[in-house]
Amino acid sequence: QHQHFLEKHYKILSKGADLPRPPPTHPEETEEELTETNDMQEDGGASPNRLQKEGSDDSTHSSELLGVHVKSEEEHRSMHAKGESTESELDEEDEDDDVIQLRESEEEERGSFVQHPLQQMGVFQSSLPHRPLGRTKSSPAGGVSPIKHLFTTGLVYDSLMLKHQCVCGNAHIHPEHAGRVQSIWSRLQETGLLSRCERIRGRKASLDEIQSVHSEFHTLLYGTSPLNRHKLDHKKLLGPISQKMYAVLPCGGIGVDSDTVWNEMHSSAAVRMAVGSVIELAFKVAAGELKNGFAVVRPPGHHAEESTAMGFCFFNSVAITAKLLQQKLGVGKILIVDWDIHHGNGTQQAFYNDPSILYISLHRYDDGNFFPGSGAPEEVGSGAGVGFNVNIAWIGGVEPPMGDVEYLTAFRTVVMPIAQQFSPDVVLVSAGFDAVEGHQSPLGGYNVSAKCFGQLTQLLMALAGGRVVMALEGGHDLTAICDASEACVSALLGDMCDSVFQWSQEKPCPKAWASLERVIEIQSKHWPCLQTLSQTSGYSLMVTPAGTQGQSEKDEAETVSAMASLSVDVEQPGSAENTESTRSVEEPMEEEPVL
Ligand code: Q9C
Ligand code: ZN
Repeated sequence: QHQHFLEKHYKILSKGADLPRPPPTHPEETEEELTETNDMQEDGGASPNRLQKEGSDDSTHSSELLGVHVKSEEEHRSMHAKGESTESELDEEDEDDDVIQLRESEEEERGSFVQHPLQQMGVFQSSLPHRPLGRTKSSPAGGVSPIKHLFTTGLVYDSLMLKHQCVCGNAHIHPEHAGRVQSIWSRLQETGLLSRCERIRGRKASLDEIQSVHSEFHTLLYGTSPLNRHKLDHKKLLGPISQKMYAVLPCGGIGVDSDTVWNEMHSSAAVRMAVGSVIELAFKVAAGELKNGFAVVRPPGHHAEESTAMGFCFFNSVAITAKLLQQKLGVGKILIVDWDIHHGNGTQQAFYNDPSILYISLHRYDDGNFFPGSGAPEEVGSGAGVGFNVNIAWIGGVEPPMGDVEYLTAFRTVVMPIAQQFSPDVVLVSAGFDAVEGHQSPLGGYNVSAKCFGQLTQLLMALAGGRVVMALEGGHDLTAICDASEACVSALLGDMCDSVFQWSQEKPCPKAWASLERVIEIQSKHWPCLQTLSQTSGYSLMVTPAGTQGQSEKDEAETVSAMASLSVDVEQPGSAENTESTRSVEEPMEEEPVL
């Protein structure tokens, strides 16, 4: 195929020799974009960059080298101060003042980073307790910075992502518009959640990072703009590129389809910022610098395949992040939960034969009649990856629509048992909110409440020592996505959400039950923990994930404790070790972290 030829051809050029580095004196961002990973020059030249350049080459991640660690810490301290001051446009501001203000207290923090030998070595050890690095220092509390909680939930957002907009200028006909992330960010500010979190600076992912999942042609096609493209190796791509990708849309804009619009001037920077933001956040969580995190990013990524942009997606941010966590930080097992209403075909493809990355998707399937059409429960993975792809594929359309009961039941009966048995080191969530009430078919049709996603978040926090990183995917109803994001961030911060249990009084609708039975039937071959469940009746299954029975008022306490075992210890991350030490010997995978 054409694509294959191009990939082969270009691989030689970029794998063998790195793209030329721009001369340090060259001021133009356009040139820098081709090779940088942390180009923040356009953001006002905040101090992190200066440190970063001393400490590492441009492809080294912040968690790998000590010098960069210092930089990261400095970075989010200054960012945090920003968040407090209602400023959301970091990338247009000079932050030197904040950095200077904070420098005194930073000296102390540095000590604790210096002490972390595993991280210096770039090694991630899954058995490390998920503890706040800041608390390991011996200095008195009085010396602590003005920032309240260093070890808290991380948030990432950058206004550069707003620039990905159809040139037709009509947001109404393009539901994946900039207002989505703007609204969410505003909501997090207005509710005070932002100030309880640590704001992380995003960055544009490097072309190399993107190529951990995508073909080189695809990476260059969507990762470069006309302004910098000519700086690439001239022979390589640029002739065919422009002809290949553009379709003129009915609106007058261009894109790969009317969903997946492209702004030739601005989209490449935006899509790379979305990817790099998720990477930055996830690395900090995986390295123990942050408790967990939520990335307010667009455009979404989970439909993006190796060489295909579709469904609003160009680069698969979550898939790229998962790959890099393994390759650069030595993370072993990663669980990706995808609760966007659409199947994440790109993510499934990226890890289909990979047993170290478990992909679990809940999606509207309707026997293949709902976009993108993939995601059958029979798609379980291939080769060594068999059993590590789990499709909870809802059937039956919207009569009735799936809602809280169905999603919570899926978590209790399938997602959490499998996830516990898998025992991931990190959990990434493709957090689309288009299953939330307010989204009509064909972009939705379900009735899950925003609060329910807070519940699901809380359940996931029992995994991986609490190392949960969520990235926004789909969802366009602003109220719905703001409410749901708020619920999730609140849950990540450890706020208790009310009424997990009242929903348990209801049965899932018959079509949901049929969907769950199907996936349990198929996956119980690979996940012994599902076998007992498949023999239980639907009703008890729904309320008793741990195998207890009955639902009288009397039993409520018992049910509560059974549920508690699923949503354990948001405040005591170390308890996740219990699950790890008691996991079944029949577990299909016993990988150790790569050292
Ligand atoms: N005629 C996300 O939610 N619509 N993407 C296809 C086909 C695609 C949704 C319409 C919807 C993509 C990330
Ligand atoms: Zn979606």
